[in-house]
Amino acid sequence: MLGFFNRLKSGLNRTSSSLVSGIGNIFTKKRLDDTAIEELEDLLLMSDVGYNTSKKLLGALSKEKFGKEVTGEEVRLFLSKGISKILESVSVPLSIDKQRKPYVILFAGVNGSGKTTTIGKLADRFRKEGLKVSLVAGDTFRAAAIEQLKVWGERTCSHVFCGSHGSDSAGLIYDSYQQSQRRGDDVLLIDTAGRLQNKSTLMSEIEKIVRVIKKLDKEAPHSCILVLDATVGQNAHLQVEAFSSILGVTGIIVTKLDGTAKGGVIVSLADKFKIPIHYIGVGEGLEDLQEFKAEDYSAILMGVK
Ligand SMILES: Nc1nc2c(ncn2[C@@H]2O[C@H](COP(=O)(O)OP(=O)(O)OP(=O)(O)O)[C@@H](O)[C@H]2O)c(=O)[nH]1
Ligand SMILES: [Mg+2]
Repeated sequence: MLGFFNRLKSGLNRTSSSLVSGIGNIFTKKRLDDTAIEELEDLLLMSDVGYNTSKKLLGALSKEKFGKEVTGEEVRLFLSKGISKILESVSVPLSIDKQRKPYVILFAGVNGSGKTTTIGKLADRFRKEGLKVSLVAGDTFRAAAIEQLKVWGERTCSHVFCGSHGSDSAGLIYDSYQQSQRRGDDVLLIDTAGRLQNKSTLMSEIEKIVRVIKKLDKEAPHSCILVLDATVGQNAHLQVEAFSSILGVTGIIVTKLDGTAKGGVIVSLADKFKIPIHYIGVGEGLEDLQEFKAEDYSAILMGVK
């Protein structure tokens, strides 16, 4: 079995190998000149580090090393440190406040971003930590979505609250919250239907869900997590903007980093929004949800560890 670090490393392989070999190609006995900087910028943009963040990282590199002979390894080390600094402040674990019974976590995101799978993975993790977990099948639009969450409930021995297909999601969530309180749950994970950020009716539905939850506890949902698919690259920025304007997004989980060379998107999201990134998904298995750690992530991205 792969250890934690190697699993992350293999998950991020597509992004890191493209950056590492790209940088290696640029710096074969070369001074850091304008052409090299431009080539580096292209590479960073290709991995979705984003324009402003790339400029910032390369500005710092130029300041230190411009005109000097540098090796690819030195450049990677330098960039890795710069990236780690950007990621540090968003590398915040999701901590469950045990005073809240249950601690309510609402999951939102566009279609197929990985909400339901992430809930399953988290339920497994929380259960293994000894917490009593229930799930709510708040995606009442699709019968298959209810079934999918039930399967996760069975796999993780978690209770699943579900209504009938087509029933009102906010109503189901309200009832589930009350019942979860009675059950003495530690954590309540609420799945919601996928919604594109530009579909206003669906966005107002999730606004209603939050309003209804607040009737039971003004401070709930205690976490509002936006699940983002890394393969969409810079579109993730539009999703963060739209969802943040409707919900108080308290944290982000980025999935599918294993399937993409766009792992740099995390760096641009961190730099721009400064919203905590709690976990990252690097595969479909239960163990493939990892706590987000700034130093490991940047070191692996730049192949320095
Ligand atoms: N490779 C990979 N696949 C993932 C990851 N996370 C989720 N998936 C897959 O992505 C697909 C969609 O995941 P779901 O959890 O159903 O996504 P969702 O956001 O609930 O989708 P909707 O409910 O339709 O909006 C599934 O096939 C998952 O197995 C990940 O980190 N890596
Ligand atoms: Mg789903």
